Amino acid sequence: MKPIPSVPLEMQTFVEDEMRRRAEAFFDFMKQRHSTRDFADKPVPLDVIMTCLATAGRAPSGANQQPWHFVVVTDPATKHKIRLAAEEEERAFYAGRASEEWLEALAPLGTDADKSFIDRAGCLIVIFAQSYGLADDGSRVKHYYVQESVGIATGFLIAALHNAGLACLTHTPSPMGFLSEILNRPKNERAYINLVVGYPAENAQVPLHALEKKALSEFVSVV
Ligand code: IYR
Repeated sequence: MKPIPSVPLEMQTFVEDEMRRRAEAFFDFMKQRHSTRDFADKPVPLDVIMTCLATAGRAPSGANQQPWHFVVVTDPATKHKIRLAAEEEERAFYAGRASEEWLEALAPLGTDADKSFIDRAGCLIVIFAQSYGLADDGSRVKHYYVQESVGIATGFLIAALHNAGLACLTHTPSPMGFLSEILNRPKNERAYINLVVGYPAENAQVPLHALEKKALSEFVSVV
């Protein structure tokens, strides 16, 4: 490697027994994370959301370009606008845009075009992927591994929210162009996920289907 300006890596390391203990504790904690559509009608503390977003912003990204933008929506009128636009797309989806095969795959989740949870949940974090950057003079800057980078940042965010005791749902109406329009985003950004965030309702449910996780041996091989 060519010499570049650098600083020492500062991260904690652990003896193996402590590694084991920590890895297991984190797994036990993350096992409790499930998407839910049952949110309490209760505002979420914005400073907590901001700290979780700061965590998302520490995700690795292609060439460290951080090709993401997050819009936090707490305003009830804007949430409602998004709900109505999402439901319009979802009605078309469930009424024929989706293939039979897709609808069959979704059946165990019991989803439909009703997205009233968007009104109830404390906030939306609408995640945008910047397909390219815009330099100060308006010229395009090529971005690399955009989908991977935004996906990793989204994973960081979901884990951070869970750690803070907030539930979320990765909502992906298709197409999502209405999110750019309602939130007035620039042309280099595409909506990636509408993350619905809030306190879980007291009787929040998780579909049984969601508990059917593959065993480690089914999705890992060691060479
Ligand atoms: N966007 C629709 C359909 C949907 C698609 C997938 I893939 C899901 O995992 C869940 C739902 C909806 O939100 O209802």
